[in-house]
Amino acid sequence: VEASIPEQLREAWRKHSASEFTSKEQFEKELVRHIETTLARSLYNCDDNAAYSGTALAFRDRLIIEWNRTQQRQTFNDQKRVYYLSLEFLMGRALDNAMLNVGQKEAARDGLKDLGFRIEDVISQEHDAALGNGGLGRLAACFLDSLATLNYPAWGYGLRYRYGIFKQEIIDGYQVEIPDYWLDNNPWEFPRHDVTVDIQFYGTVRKTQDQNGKVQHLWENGEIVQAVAYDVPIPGYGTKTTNNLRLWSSKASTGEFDFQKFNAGDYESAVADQQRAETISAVLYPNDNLERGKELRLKQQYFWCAASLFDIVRRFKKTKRAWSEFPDQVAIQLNDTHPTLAIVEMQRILVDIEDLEWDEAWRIVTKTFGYTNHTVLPEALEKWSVPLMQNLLPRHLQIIYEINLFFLQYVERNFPNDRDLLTRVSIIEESHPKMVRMAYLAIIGSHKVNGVAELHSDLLKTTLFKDFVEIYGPDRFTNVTNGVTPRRWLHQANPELSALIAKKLGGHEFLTDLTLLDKLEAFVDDKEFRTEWAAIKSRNKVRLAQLIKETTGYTVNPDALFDVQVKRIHEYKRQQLNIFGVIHRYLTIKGMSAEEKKKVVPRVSIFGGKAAPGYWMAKTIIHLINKVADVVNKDPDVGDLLKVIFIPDYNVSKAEVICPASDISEHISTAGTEGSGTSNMKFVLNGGLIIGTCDGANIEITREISEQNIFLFGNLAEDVEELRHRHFYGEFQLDPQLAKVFDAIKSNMFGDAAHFSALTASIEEHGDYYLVSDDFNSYIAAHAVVDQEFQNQKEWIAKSIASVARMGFFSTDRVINEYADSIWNVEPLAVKD
Ligand code: NTF
Repeated sequence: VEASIPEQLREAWRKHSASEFTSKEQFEKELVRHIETTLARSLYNCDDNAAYSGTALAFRDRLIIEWNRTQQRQTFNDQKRVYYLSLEFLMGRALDNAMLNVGQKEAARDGLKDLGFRIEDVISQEHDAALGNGGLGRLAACFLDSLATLNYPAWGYGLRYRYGIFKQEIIDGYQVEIPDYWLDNNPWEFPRHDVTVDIQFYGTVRKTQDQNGKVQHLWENGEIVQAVAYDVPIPGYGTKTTNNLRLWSSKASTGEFDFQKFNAGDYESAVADQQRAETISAVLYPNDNLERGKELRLKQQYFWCAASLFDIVRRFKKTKRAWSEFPDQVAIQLNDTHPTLAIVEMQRILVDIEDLEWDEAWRIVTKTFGYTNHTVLPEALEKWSVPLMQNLLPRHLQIIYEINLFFLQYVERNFPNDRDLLTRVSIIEESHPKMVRMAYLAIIGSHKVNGVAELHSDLLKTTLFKDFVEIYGPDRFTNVTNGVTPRRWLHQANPELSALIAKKLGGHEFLTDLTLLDKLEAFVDDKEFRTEWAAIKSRNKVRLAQLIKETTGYTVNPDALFDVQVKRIHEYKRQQLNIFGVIHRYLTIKGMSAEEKKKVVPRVSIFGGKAAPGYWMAKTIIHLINKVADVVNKDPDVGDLLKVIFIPDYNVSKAEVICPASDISEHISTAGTEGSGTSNMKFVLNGGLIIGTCDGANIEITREISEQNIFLFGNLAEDVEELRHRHFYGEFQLDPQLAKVFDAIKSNMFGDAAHFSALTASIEEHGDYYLVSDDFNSYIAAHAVVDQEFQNQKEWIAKSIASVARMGFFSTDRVINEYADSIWNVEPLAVKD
């Protein structure tokens, strides 16, 4: 390609090619230029917000230069690429991350100061990009950071929602949802109005034959919606690689269809079509670990899968390779079952459009796709009703039936006369209406299926996907334990700790090789180091206390033990266990003499998290936490010994303040329910200890940091079924300490008890599915040990340091390398200077 452009031309381009600032002076020049010209502001009317926009634009220029070069490099090099399909990318803010990843934060800090701004104030102007619900979306964002940092040729594909996850306000103790319109002057996206794909819905399938008598399926009529690409540059840390996140936005197709309407004078209906088309990418569904089978959600899924695959196939076809080479050039990873239709769409492209034989096409498809499962919760497993799919995607449903037929024939051959097995593994569930089981389709269409922590992957193999292990053998199933990016979750969120570690280890290399943290272990007994370590934790707690003051009005004592549980509110994550524990603590303190109170370790119990808008029990839990806070925080009998805080609108940028500031954090899901959890890793990486159940990645964290350094409690996953069974048959005794907590609630101590009756009844009367009562006693006991150990600060800090030293395993760099080796078979593309 390069050779086809005359040298003279290339020379002219090279001469004027954009260049990057590398000093404070150059940064200031860029900043002022953007403020004065791009933003049309001046010295006299530049506020923090304009300073933010100018700074973001200056950094955006840098990113886009490297983005361009990276795309060229990857195109010329023509090696295998990874495509990560995720309906959620919970990116948070971009500016601070961009500054640190390109290594110019100090230049920006000094430059902004020269011009009259504080960098922290400028950074905090940015609106979070909150295109995700929780762990699944944040994992995708951490993956992008690691893919770029490790120089993998990789693209993310997602949807450009006009509204991200709602903003949460707490009014009278209740969650209220406010739409999150985030796109106004977002400097981080590049509209690509030239990159569009027409996406078809509805219509009919007509069967015909071509000249050679080969059967053809023509998907006709229906409606067309246009997908427009918006690109977001993803800079790696300390590398020139800047990858692409491509988000699709929907709009009405500019085809004949609307021209006809316009010509017929039907303006209103043409505009209505326009709006209907735009609805597809309008809003992120706010459910975490729950699927509700809404048609618009299925439309979103197909719209995004079809646009992404068209794009991937278009790129592949430019290389003029044979189709058989597709899996050598392309790896597609499905982030949960949300993109499973991509499997069907790929088969449709190969068979219906590219005219390949079914079997050859299917070989290509299965070699290309990998599927990651993130949950075993039955209510989160996607199933789509057959009539709905028949209507929206008639050709795809036919292909699904065909895939199922061949699959069941294969099972039948290998396991003759096992009708039950066929019924169990069929992609189609024989219910009313019939349902398409997306997880089964994803397994059948992929060459690898992985869970996200060891226990989770084991549970998949022994329960949910047991039959498929029988059918395909164990090799299709594997584990890749989750991680977090240390750039955002240590270096950016906790700059002081990162600097202290760098001072001890002689540099910041640990940020790209997290296992180097193990060298910290040598300093556990270094008194001066321990003092500095503790001082940083204290300052981070002061920073959190400020956030608490700003967002709730409450003043908390930064010397108290900070006990944090921040994550989506869900019964399986058991915030109810935590708040019942807090009430138990409150009642205990209330019953104490002045002498006894002197021995109490002051504690601040901090909660944060959103409930899905339709999830009443989760909203009740939020309500209870806030009502307990109202009572406890103004009770003079308690004073500083206990404070209860609910931080509203928990999001990524608040997590960056919260994670560095915990003494302990809570990861207390009913054993066997949490896929992995990732905030557990963030808290430990920031020197907080954790209290948790033997669930998800807690188990591997324990293995790495040792049982000495974690507060474990509760029943084990292997005992859960038996306990639930016993509850079901009436063998249930409310834990006596929990009974006292319930009595307090029922005495209207926290307002009208009727508000909370569903919550207490779910435990006392309806089988206690999440084993809150069964685990209550050991939970309280574990907290007593926490109080005890917190009083020995020397030991506590030693544990904190030792834990951080052993967290090397939990970097997404390790995770991405595992996917690359064992699932994608892709290599990094080294960057020459
Ligand atoms: C979540 N799954 C799990 O609940 C978390 O334990 C896990 O850490 C993250 O995925 C990331 O792997 C989901 O959100 C979903 F969609 F699967 F329910």
